[in-house]
Amino acid sequence: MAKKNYLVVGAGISGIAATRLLWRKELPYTLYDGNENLDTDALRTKHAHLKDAEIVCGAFPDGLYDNTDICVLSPGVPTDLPFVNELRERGVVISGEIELAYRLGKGRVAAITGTNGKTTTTSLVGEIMSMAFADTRVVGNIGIPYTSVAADTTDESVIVAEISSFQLETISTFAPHVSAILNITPDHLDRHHSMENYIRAKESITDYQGVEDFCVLNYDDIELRRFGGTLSCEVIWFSSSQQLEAGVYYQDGAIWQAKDGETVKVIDVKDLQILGVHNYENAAAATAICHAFGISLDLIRKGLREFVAVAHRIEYICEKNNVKFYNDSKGTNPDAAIKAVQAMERPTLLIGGGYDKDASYDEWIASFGGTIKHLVLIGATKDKIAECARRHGFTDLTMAETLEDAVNICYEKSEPGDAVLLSPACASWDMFKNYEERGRLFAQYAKNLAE
Ligand code: UMA
Repeated sequence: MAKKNYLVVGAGISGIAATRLLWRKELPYTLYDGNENLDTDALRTKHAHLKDAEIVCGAFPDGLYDNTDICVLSPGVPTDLPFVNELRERGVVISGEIELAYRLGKGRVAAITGTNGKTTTTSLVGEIMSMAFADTRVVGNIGIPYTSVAADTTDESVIVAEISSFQLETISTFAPHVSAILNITPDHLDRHHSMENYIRAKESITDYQGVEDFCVLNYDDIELRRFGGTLSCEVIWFSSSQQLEAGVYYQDGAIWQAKDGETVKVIDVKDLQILGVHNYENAAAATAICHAFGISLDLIRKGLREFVAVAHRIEYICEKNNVKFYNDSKGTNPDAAIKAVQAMERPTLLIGGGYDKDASYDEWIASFGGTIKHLVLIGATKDKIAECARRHGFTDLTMAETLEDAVNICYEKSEPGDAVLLSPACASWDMFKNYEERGRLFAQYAKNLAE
């Protein structure tokens, strides 16, 4: 990757961190963003390294085709855009921010992907790893670009990376010492076009691993069970539904590790501060990942015991008039949102809807059971979801224009003893910058309500 001309696409956190890494390595780059209204002066003021950089925005100019050797796409940029195809045809290497960081950085990597549970598992693994290794970096889709730390890593560093399917589309040598695929259920079908492509993207996390590496896989997922049989690296299984002869599993209120014919209790789940079977599954996966890194069960146990839930994931916000408000803004697909519905212990008024990823909402609506008493819909998918709900005989729903209206409607319709849950089953990008902003605003509107 030395002394080539780089084109970094996307001026979000990922693209900015990539340009900074290139700047630190004294490699020439141009920053391009499709947004014609991008405030380049503000960017240069905010990021000193961009002061004299070439920044191009708006329609892709022909001149950029000739001056580019390597194109570093931000995760949110589809890999099949016309200008990306044209670059590829002209022999430009299409890469991504993860690949760039991996090539220019050092250290051993634990990379975690899957449709749901990535952020919790990555945070949990990060917490345990940082107890064992002095230089542990938690990065990736979790919100801290891998490129933002790569230049500071050494051979002793341990990088714990949450990796999305978007990021996996542009790897070409990225070889984590331990990879993990937590689960695969439909998501991002607008971007990947088919479930097969989405599964392929997730599974490519193992593409460059060697025989000395490990892959942690969910035994309960039929596709992953098949996939495990095709790998040359060592597979470590985890399960939340069955006892395993070898691997880490949840059963009878505890997490167990079975290895070399011996079974050892890792922890009673009552000693964890994260709730729900899906979280016990995340804890089992984290145990397997950390054990593959050579961390003792004692230290793993300590990390598991001390870990508290991550923000925006069924996060308790406040109570008004004995109505409890929960922020699950990270419920960005139906499967994640089902887990939140299942975790509710009170009659619940649910806020759903958002950016359209071409998902099916049937299973989500079917999971409402007696728990969801009213559904308030916002965003691009509201009509689609309303139609689906009515088809399932669920008619207690209201349409709202804004998230603030949705919170107010839920509160007006609630009774003491109820819960209000934001768990949209959709991404946030139609109305908000990201799911964090959506979650923060929900919390703010809930806290502002009068008692
Ligand atoms: N842009 C273009 N052309 C396009 C699309 C976008 O120029 O076709 C530009 C936009 O104008 C904008 C920039 O690209 O200026 C945004 O880039 P981005 O969408 O890649 O967003 P970043 O701010 O760089 O954040 C990305 C991830 N975003 C996405 O994958 C959409 C963040 O994941 C990640 O935390 C961050 O890099 C650090 O690695 C967020 C996410 O929603 C949390 N991920 C998805 C998910 O979890 O479901 C995959």
